[in-house]
Amino acid sequence: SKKGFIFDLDGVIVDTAKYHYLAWQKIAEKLGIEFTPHHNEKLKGVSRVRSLEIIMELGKITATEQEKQLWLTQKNDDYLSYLTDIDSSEILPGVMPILSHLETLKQPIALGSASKNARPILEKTGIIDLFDAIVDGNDVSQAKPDPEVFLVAARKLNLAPEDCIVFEDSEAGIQAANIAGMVSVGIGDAKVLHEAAFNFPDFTHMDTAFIDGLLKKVKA
Ligand code: G16
Ligand code: MG
Repeated sequence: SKKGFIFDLDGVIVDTAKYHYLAWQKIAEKLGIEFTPHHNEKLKGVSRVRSLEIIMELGKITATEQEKQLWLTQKNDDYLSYLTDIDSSEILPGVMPILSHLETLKQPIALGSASKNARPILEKTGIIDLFDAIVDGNDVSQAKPDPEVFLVAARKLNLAPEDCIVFEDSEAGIQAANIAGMVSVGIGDAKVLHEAAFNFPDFTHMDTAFIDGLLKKVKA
């Protein structure tokens, strides 16, 4: 039987989470707000607008709609400047073998990302054709931990949520997958992602037998 394998983008397939962090750090610095890697965990997987709100809450500051729009534009322009020259070297270690294995098994693959920049990233890294469905920040209105992005991906694959597996590096994304009724697989720090059904520090620690095991699981 078919299972749907839904991949988050930033921090799971590509190493772009570091660029988001650098870009937000510049905004935070401009606003005089201390912004550490620890604070950054809360921004992973959440939308651009929500990320700015979290930073402003952190610094207990308010702003006009115009100021917020300016900061959002500055953040995205800066983020895009890091992406200008990216290529397949940005794909995280261990990802390609798992994608290839799924392709060999003819299992459907989807993208479930909060990013509005997802498509150009998949194009530049040369892997866009591997995806049977792409759902990104342009397609949904609710940010993770809302399950919308993953539920839309399941619908596009014509699969029930319980037949889908989600790979996520963010707390919000693991929560979204769990709320959607999908199998959540945390990629990253097990302490941060403790709500995940399974956890791997990165894809180099996941072998194809894990995928085969998920496919063998019979429905309860
Ligand atoms: C990503 C990042 C988030 C980012 C969001 C929106 O989501 O993890 O930090 O804020 O996309 O990105 P953009 O500003 O490019 O629209 P994901 O779901 O791919 O991890
Ligand atoms: Mg992510």
